[in-house]
Amino acid sequence: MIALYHSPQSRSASIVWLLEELEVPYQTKAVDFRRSDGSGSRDAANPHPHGKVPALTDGGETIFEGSAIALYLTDKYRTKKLGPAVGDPKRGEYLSWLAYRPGVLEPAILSRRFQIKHVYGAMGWAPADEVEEVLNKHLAPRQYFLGDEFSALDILLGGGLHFLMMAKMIKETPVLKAYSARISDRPAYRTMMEKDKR
Ligand SMILES: N[C@@H](CCC(=O)N[C@@H](CS)C(=O)NCC(=O)O)C(=O)O
Repeated sequence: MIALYHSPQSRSASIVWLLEELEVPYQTKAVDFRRSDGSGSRDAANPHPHGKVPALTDGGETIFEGSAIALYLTDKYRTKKLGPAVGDPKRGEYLSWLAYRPGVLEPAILSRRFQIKHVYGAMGWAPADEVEEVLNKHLAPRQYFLGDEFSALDILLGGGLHFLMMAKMIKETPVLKAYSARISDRPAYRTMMEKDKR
């Protein structure tokens, strides 16, 4: 059975949300991790090479990094069609935005939060203001990241936006506010929130 190495109210919550959307059997293994306030510690039981969450095991496979886990799950479980398959015209767009969350969105927003000066040509991401502009422009004419259909992108990238906006690390705009309300108005989102209550 799938085992998710999870800590409540952390990035691994997005994988709980995805597994609930997919309606596949899984178990969660609660693990500790190093927190920004200095508390917590690496958990020897966690197979992530840096002791981060999420990590997931499935039979003999170990997958870590949220976007990789999402791709693995949406490729493996096709019943819910939460990600375009190989050959689908939206596959490229799906992969691009999946990579965008850890590769561009997060470093951009965290760099701004910790006042790290952006250096074009050196940093692999873009300045936070530019990222916000791109995301607002992309979502303005769409219901979801891929258009009319909800996908795992709306959990990984959309969920990231949603929580960063709640933490006031991303500027709230009418577009992002409406999108955030749309993606969080789902039974699987509520189940995840309920399970993660302390
Ligand atoms: N790039 C990773 C980030 C995972 C991550 O940093 N998770 C945090 C919890 S929200 C963590 O485990 N931090 C512990 C550490 O940095 O050692 C992903 O997207 O899955």
